[in-house]
Amino acid sequence: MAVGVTSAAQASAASSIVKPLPPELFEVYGTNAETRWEALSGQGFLTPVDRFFVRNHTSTPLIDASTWRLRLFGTGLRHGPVEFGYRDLRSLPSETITAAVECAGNGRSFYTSQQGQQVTGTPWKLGAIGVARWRGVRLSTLLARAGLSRRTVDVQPSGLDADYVTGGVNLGKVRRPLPIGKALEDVLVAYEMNGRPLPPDHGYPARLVVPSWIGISSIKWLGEIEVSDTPLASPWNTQFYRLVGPSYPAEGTVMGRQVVKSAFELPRAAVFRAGERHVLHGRSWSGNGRIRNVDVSVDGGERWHPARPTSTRHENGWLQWEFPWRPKDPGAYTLRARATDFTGATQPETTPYNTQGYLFDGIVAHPVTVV
Ligand SMILES: Nc1nc2c(c(=O)[nH]1)N[C@H]1C(S)=C(S)[C@@H](COP(=O)(O)O)O[C@H]1N2
Ligand SMILES: [Mo]
Repeated sequence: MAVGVTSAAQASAASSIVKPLPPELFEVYGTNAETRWEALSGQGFLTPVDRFFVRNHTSTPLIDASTWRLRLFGTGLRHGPVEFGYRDLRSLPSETITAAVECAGNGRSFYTSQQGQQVTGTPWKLGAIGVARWRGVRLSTLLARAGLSRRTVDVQPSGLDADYVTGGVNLGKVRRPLPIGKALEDVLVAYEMNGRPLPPDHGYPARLVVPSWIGISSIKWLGEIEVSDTPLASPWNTQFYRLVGPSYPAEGTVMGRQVVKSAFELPRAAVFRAGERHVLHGRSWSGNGRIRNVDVSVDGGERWHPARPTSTRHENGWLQWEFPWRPKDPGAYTLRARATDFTGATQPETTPYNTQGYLFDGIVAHPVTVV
């Protein structure tokens, strides 16, 4: 392990995550914690850090920024390796963006609970997403300063967290290649989240933020970036984060962009009073860009009615919306929300199966009770 790096698991035997995970805000699965959607009720557009989901392959490393270095190297650099320290990074021209980070497996549990399919991986509901304001330096700025060659095809960021060992095999540092086109387009090397230095769990001192792409692209605790004039590979694009299943080619499909989803800011099995007016709140988002419209059904998917947008339509965030509801009679109801983005992509009744349960975009049935 590098100098100046310990880990949350060493510091406190209990958890691989540093920040508190109160049960009213999070549901915890091993080294990962998802945001409870009811914890976003009454919150603004951004997900506060105290309720932003955490996805750790191992454990949050505790890194000393004063000795930290980000090293760029590889055949895609014209003058050899280059290093940046924390102060170097903070003194370069900065940019602030609003963007979601969302795990590729967000919604995975619904392959099983709605479609009866067995999939591997953390059984997230819909809380493996958060939207934050990120400040940092464009990756294109760092690459230009480092002497980027025109022949570069891929860059591969890797994290300073411990090697990932699974099934008795050490797969090394968490890392995944990113095509140079995306790397130069809108990727940020972020050092602030919601106006504060990145918290340890979210990548301190610096992480990548890759807007609209699956969360694994946004490598935390950056240590190195390989810049290559030949295609790069890692287990995170050959073994994981590929779509494998009957609707995909035999070698599987490499994933980039996220898909369309919606969620109600309600607990599962929420209770409402009959004969009273309630206002249901929710959010919808898409890796393709802005949400065009959201429809809600309260009768099991028979009739659909437009929800009312309550936030701006954001390119890389979500659309907040509301829907007034006055249930007449007591009983069991199923709420559904279905979003359509500006490309016309909409949430289907079922999502084609893939073995690792990625990119679930199906309409989610949300059971509630009226008393
Ligand atoms: N170094 C490192 N980067 C990482 C991970 C990790 O385990 N190690 N997890 C990835 C995955 S799978 C996701 S979904 C996002 C989660 O970001 P968050 O924990 O800040 O919400 O970080 C990504 N970056
Ligand atoms: Mo993820």
